[in-house]
Amino acid sequence: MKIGIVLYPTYGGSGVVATELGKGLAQKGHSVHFITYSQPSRLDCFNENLYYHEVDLLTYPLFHYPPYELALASKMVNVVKFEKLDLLHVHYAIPHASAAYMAKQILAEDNISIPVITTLHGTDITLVGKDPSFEPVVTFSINQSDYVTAVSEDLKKDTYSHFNIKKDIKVIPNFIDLIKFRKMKKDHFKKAICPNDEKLIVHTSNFRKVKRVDDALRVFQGIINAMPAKMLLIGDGPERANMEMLCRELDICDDTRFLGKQEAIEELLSVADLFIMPSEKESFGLAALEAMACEVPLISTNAGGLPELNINGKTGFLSDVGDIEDMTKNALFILQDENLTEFKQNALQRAKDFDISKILPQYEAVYNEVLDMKKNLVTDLNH
Ligand code: GMT
Repeated sequence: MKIGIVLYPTYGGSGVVATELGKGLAQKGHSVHFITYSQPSRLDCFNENLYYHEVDLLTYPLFHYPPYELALASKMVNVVKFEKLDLLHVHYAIPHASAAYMAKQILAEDNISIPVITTLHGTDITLVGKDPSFEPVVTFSINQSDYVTAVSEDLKKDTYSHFNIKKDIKVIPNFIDLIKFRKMKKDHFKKAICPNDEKLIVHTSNFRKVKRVDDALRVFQGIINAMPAKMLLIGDGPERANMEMLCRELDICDDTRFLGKQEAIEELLSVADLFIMPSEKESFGLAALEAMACEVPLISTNAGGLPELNINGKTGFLSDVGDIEDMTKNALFILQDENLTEFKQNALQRAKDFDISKILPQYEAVYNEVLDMKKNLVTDLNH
């Protein structure tokens, strides 16, 4: 198949899922054409089946807001025609689903029928999409997609409750490549970070308010009141400076390190004992799955799709949003030497349910279904 994948090129979860999906499809022999405004951060390898098409965004003094959506739609038209794509798979509704709708209509003028699959990732529904400034367009473009998928049952439920959606939504969860994400022997890292064999806590995010990084820091404060531990904070975003200030207020600077964006995150996760995800909303929690694949148990909230990943009392614990006391108590329980090994093994076992080999065929089945729908439509029209 010739597949166009439209995505955000950044480190965010939707971009990671879209890029890893494309890489996996290319390995299986499909031609994959990424369409976005800069080189996707995870597109770091060569494969003869992978292509990247950059959206050219013309600036002009009149454009106070450069119209990216139009440039993207034009690029989609161009790539579909020139590369003879079979379908477009767009990740994150805004503005990708509406740009795809426009591209589809333009192509129809040339008698080219291009199926559009939209994958909903989370904040495109739960935060940004439902805002009145986007809601009508999001509702329309989801309903106009040929196929819609969501990354968790909870996100599917939220989509139906926030929007007037008439289409079926298929849940296809996030996935992980267990060959890349696995516990590696990195004793020198551990020694450098935890010279006195302290327990290592990790938080990874884009440091937006919704991630509640302050809760992670407060839980960590509770942990070091009870046992020696260190914390790594990986990633970057709008709340990072505030969080560095909070570390000073909580007097935990000596035991915390802010590492910013990291490429080989699996190497750091390999030496971690616990991952904290105290998010207010989280449609799936890809960063937590990456940790679990590296045998790291999870302290998380019960928000969004997290209960679909984190099994309470087995792979970690679930707490109400903001319940720092409960999260701290649970973290201390897991970190006891007599409990830690079992939680680590359970985390890995659970991660195996989301191995790319199990999830990628579900997307291929969707592609085959939309292509069959298209074939049947053409046959019907010819009769
Ligand atoms: O977590 C973020 O803020 C980034 C965001 C994105 O779209 O890039 O992630 C969302 O999509 C990921 C991949 O499907 C999910 O694993 C994340 O849970 C989801 N984030 C939220 O729902 C907050």
